[in-house]
Amino acid sequence: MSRLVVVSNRVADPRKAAAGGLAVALGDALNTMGGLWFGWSGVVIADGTPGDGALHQQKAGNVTLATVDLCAEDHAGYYLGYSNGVLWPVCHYRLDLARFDAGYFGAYQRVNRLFARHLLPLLRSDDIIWIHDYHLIPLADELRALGAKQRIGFFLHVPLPPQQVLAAIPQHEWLMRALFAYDLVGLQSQADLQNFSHYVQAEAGAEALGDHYYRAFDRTVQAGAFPIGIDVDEFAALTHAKDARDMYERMKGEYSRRQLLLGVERLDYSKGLPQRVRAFKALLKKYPDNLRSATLIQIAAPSREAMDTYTGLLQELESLCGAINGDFGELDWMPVRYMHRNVARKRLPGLYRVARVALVTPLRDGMNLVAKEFIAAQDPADPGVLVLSRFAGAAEQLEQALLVNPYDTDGMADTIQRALQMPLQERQSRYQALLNNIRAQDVHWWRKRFLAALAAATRG
Ligand code: GDG
Repeated sequence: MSRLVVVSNRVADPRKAAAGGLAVALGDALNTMGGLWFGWSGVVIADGTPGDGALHQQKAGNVTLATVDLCAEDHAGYYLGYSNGVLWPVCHYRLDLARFDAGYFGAYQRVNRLFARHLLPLLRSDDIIWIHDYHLIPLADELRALGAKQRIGFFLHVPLPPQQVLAAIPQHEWLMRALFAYDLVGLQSQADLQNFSHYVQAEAGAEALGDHYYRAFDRTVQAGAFPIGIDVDEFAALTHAKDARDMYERMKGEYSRRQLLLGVERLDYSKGLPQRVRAFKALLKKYPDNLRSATLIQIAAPSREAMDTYTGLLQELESLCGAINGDFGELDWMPVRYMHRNVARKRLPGLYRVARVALVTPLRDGMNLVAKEFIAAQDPADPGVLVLSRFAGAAEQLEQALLVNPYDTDGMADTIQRALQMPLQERQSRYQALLNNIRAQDVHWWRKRFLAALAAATRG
């Protein structure tokens, strides 16, 4: 059996529970096939040389973790700059937030080249290589330039926007050409796949060979939609473990007379947090039966705090939440509880389970795993309701959620009211259908489908 090599910006020790679902799932595959996980060490060397960084290797069971340090200039340009200041906003349709600084691109190229240089000597000829996400689009091309002949697949965790949006990236043609160095490009949704197909044909004059094979630049690549899932069993086990149960009991006691609404995410402008809080305010205004009752708990875990766009968002959110509490709150009822803090992963399921309604309303999201985790944590006898943005990749699969347009404040308020009033029987039947879906298409299904498609992809 071939060995699996996973490459991603960050590397996690799959043996540690805190690593989260994706790390566990990939670690599982790495353990079974034997493997290597390669990425940035998380270390930034203040006075290091651009394009240079030490390689570290460590064994974690059957898996080798290989990581590379970055110097401060490369970290700023590659990670904060090009990856999160250009590609992240553009992939989330936010051209207004993109900073097209030429220096960023240089650092992005440099770091991908540095990774290729360190990775190549670690590779075996029959390895299967799986590269993840927007930080590393050109890595296969860099590896090919150094002579790598192995099968290489790419999975994009974020959305792939339409041609006219992508084309705003000054280097978009270069990035697209780099995608043709892969044997398989995996996307989250059918919508992303359509955008890919249209983009490569319109911008590169790629020939569509059928079965989502495309030929351009003398190379052939296959594309496909591989919606990522969660490890439902692992999450169910977390839900029934002590930490989550304690959290559930505590919250249940504290909020016994209230209807809880819950939002959980990294504080990111793609997640539609201000829009959600405005919809909650509209709910309180339009449906006053919710006063003294409906309570929104919003967890906004700190993320990319070194970037200005994120600081502005934090201030906006704090002032919105403060204003609602000021305008609507009572001495014994605070409508919004907002936390700019990380909640321990083992406690999260308890919070999901106590919520009557989950508000998962991103403006744009590759998939959104919180929606799936919420379902996995519910009590089948008394399940909560998922309110989900139609612009999350998950909306293609989770049809029995209540789908909303996060830009439509009033419409969202109406849907939240419907969720709060939903009769038990309807909640149960929607929950069952959703659970069947996340079970059938879980993270193991995702990983196996992708690796099988990569192994079967015709090369050329
Ligand atoms: C990217 C794409 C795609 C959140 N807050 C806390 C916390 N979390 C955990 C959740 C969940 C994960 O983080 C978030 O996953 P999402 O999928 O919702 O979003 P992104 O982080 O933006 O992930 C996304 C995903 O990649 C996978 O392909 O679905 O579209 O943007 O697992 O539980 N975990 C803890 N404390 C928190 O406060 N412990």
